[in-house]
Amino acid sequence: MPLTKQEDPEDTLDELLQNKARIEELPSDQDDAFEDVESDDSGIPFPGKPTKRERRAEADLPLWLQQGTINLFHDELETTTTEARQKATNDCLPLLTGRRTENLALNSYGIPHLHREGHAAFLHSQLDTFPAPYVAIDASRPWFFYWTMAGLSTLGEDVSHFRDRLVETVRPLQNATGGFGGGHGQYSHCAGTYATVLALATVGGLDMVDRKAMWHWLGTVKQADGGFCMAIGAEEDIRGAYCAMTIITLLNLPLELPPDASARSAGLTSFTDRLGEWVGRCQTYEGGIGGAPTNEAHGAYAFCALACLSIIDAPHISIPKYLDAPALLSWLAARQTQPEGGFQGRQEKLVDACYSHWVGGCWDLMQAALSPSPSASNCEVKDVWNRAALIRYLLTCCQQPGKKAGMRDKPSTRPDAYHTCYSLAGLSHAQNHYHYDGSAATRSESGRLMAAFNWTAERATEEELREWRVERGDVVECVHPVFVLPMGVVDGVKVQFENGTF
Ligand code: FPP
Ligand code: K
Ligand code: ZN
Repeated sequence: MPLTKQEDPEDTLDELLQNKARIEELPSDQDDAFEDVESDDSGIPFPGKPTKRERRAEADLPLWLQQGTINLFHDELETTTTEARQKATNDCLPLLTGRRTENLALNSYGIPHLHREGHAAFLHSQLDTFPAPYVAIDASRPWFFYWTMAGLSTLGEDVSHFRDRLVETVRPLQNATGGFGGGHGQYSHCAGTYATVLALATVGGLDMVDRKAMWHWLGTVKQADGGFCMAIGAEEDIRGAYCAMTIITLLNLPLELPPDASARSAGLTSFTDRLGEWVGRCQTYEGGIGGAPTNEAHGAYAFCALACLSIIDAPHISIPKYLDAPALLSWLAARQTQPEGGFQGRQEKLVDACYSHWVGGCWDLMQAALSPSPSASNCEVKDVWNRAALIRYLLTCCQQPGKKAGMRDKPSTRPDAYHTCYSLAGLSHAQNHYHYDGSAATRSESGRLMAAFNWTAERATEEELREWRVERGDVVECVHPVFVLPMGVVDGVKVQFENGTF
């Protein structure tokens, strides 16, 4: 279906809110829908005519999990993907409805508590030596440093005692020509460098970074069309744009391109030249963002695009300037899957906990972009996504039980550090509020990009927690909406590199 472009982002917001309200206002007495359901052994709770007891249990469920609502959304055409999606739904529903529970302690609403000790123990285990087959992900070692440090911080653990160990571990990964490789002797790469810089930031170890060499190396990956390659001679995609601008801003590197940067020969003088336009070219006919111009829209890239634009200027300036914000808003709103309540990465595909961050993290940025009065806090902007549903998905379906627990993509998968980190970040987006201060300066006197430093976090009220069926003790720490770091760490880095000289 072609997208209709709309003049005003607020029109789209209104329309989405009306749709959401329509769903919320469905009559709670869904008797007709119950009678229509055929018994199909699909694992869906209450197949066939529900008994009285089942009707009572059903009455306690949020509306999006009630049988009548579930069947409102159904694909006519059966494909391998719809079958896979149905299986995922069948695996999730008993956990979502409490019909089946993992071995997890329940809160007073009957939803599992956040299994903090288990997830922390799992993340600690991810810092040990791995068995031989893991050599395949040797180039991703910096990601394990970031996922573990960020995940533990989001759980509220102080990770500063890892500083010396991390600094000595990443020292051989830093190349004399600038940047970090994924492993010993590997070329510098935007992803590995981003992960290393973020991990070092969480433990207070950033002074080991050779900033001047980093600036030179980033000059070699900046392209004449405005984007960034992931490494010298590697693919140009939107991860590079987000990773590079994060590194430049956190470390307060000069925005001017180094004298030897090849993009200079095309007339570019700054890292930000043609960047917003290049990000804009990644938006697809669907309204979402592809990894590069002409690629399929994917939620992970939507976050990279929005975060990159939120670094180069205030979100309410740069996002509507370079993107069709209403089209993106519609696309993002369609990514929350029903009945699971988590997010999918792209049209038609399966719910996956990591998108709790990649898509879930877009809302803070989009809501700031669409805030009607950017100088005020943006809390008046209503959600067009369902926080309670995401929280329920993460706590009921994505927590591995046990001593070394961890979080997982979905019930049929095993936990890993990546999904643990981004599930916790997603939980933080859902459980906390983030405000952009539109009255704050977007440039420092020396020219540093300041927009990403203008965020504050706010805790949910008791009333919200009750509405989401969350107990205060299960709320995670606030995660910076652009840099995906603890808020306090970003404050520290801002000051640490205030003086941008080499
Ligand atoms: C598809 O995988 C996934 C992608 C095309 C994008 C993956 C990118 C990221 C997760 C983040 C990149 C960001 C940075 C900062 C490095 P799939 O087909 O296995 O999954 P799907 O079915 O859910 O789409
Ligand atoms: K996936
Ligand atoms: Zn995933």
